[in-house]
Amino acid sequence: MQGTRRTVSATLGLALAVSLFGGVNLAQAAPPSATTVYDAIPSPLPPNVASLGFQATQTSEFGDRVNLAGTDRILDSVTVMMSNWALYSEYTSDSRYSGNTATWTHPITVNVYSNTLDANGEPDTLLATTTEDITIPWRPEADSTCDGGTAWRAGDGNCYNGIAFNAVFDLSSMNVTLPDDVIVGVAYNTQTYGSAPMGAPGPYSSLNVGIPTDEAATVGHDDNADNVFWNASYEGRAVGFRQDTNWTPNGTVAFKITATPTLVGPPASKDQCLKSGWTTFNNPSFTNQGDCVSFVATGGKKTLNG
Ligand SMILES: [Ca+2]
Repeated sequence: MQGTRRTVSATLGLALAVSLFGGVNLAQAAPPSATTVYDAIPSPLPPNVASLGFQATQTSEFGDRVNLAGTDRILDSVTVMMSNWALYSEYTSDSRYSGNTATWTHPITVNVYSNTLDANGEPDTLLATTTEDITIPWRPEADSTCDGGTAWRAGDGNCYNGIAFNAVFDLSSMNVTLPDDVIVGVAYNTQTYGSAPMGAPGPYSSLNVGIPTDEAATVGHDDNADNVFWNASYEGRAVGFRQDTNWTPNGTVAFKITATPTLVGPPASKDQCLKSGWTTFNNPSFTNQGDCVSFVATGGKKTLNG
């Protein structure tokens, strides 16, 4: 993310500040690239995965507490593997969905919390949140040769009741620094549940969050493979986004987190460029010591990343 839209160009040794739109961008610093710091999403994309239905279980938020790998901690994105059980043929007469036989959209929220809990056992610090209109594939129509004639038959020859897809949420503009342990929650409205229930039937009541059977994180660690975080009134649970036990073998929620390196820089003095000091900066990064010294001397002629 390039938050600082200001460059400085040098003319005949004189530093001259100009706006990006009127000036020459002498040295464009590439934003640090993101790495995956947690991943519990099956790859390649399977036809479907085990999942938790929000409407069926009276759920408003569902997620997991995880430990991040590596050192990149500026939140970049969260991807959630979900499962949609709704067929287009069920909604052809619904004006909200008719006309698009391939996909439908629904606002879905991702919340990223620190791992500390309040007296009620709920996350006490929301670090980042975003709500995005997610494009969701309709489940393919039923194959009469599948058991019961209600499931669809995938390319692998097996029958499934839902179709898996990945919902991607871009949180890079928030410039949030993550701790090593975070709690991620997914929230959306169904007919009668969520923060603002839709109030009418719709495919959102057939939308689930993936909890693939026996899935283990391939990057980072699930804090507890038997636990999830869940806000549901299902089976008399008290409302609140709290830890819930006894989920094995489905206690690892299928999401992925990417992050970018913590920004270091810009250098405040020429001294910070010396003795390989120039190699420690990434905001901006330098090609050699002279590049770094020159940056300080000219008051900074690179575009900063954030
Ligand atoms: Ca877990």
